[in-house]
Amino acid sequence: MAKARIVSELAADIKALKVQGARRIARAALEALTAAAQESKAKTTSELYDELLAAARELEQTRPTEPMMRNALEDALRYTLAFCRSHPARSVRELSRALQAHDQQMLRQMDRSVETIARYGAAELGDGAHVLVHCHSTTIVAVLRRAQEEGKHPTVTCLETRPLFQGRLTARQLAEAGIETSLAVDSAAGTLISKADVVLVGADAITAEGDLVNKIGTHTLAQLSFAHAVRFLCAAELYKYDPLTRWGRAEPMEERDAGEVWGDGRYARESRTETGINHRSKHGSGTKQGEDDLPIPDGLRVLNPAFDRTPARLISAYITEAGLCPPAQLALWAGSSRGGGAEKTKINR
Ligand code: RUB
Repeated sequence: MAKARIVSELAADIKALKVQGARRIARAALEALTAAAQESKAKTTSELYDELLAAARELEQTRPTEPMMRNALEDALRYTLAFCRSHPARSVRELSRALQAHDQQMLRQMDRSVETIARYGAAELGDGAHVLVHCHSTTIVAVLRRAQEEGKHPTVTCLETRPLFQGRLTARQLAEAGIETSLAVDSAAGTLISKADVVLVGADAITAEGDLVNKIGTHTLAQLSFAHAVRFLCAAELYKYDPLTRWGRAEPMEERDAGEVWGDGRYARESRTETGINHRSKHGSGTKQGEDDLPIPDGLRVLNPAFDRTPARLISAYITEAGLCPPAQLALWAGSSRGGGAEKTKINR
């Protein structure tokens, strides 16, 4: 079976976090699937389906805590399978074109959802609200930009987000949008929380219980918000709901390489990628030789959980494209907006 180069390249980029954040990953995966279909040399539509199934599996395995990518790929596969079954006489080319149209429609829907979330999210921020944010989320950036456009002039503090410093990307984008922005280390959260009117985070996954899975540190921030009676909001598309948790499956939690913690954070040095994210090379210019450059000492186990799980009771609301959603309702709302569990069957030939 032919393997699409574009899929393997994207898989490597996602693993290396050159493409990061749930929405970007889901969108890129969908685009790669469309491109793989266009480049395919498959002779029959069922052969093409098998190739796409393998491509989807390769992409899904890159980051286990990304149901938005899984949902998007599964919807595209379900569409492909339905097309194969209902149009047995159509050609590979026709299927590939139909899939492209389907995927583009999904991407447009994702764009519309974020615009709507930005509108609903901005409505939750008072004039001059002080917002504390964590990690990098295209969705929270959209909310804050929208609030700025509406003349609400939020003041935002971004937590740096160890170990890979995605908070710096958020800080850069907000500052470029003319928003009054500060950057602080993660451990300053306990000091900064008392100045915040609202804490705003994104989501990688939302479980059947309404719990939020997001960048490591989110749970601590939610606990702090609760203790200080600060509103804790999560801006997320319903597509981030993981339908597999409905059957009691625990959301898998990605554990990343220890070198990210002990060694250099990839966002720690200035050098731009095509996505605007900073890179840091292992011994890049200006890197001081020090503890970071030494190997991890024998006997030391360095932990690097990428995500944590915030219980629904600590979340004031999810800001979704369907409106402001109480955590306990999210699975219901998401279930009615999409089909749920995926069908990944092989075609019987
Ligand atoms: C990114 C992260 C973001 C969510 C939401 O983690 O936790 O908060 O993915 O982002 P990582 P978006 O950098 O490890 O991918 O709102 O853009 O989907």
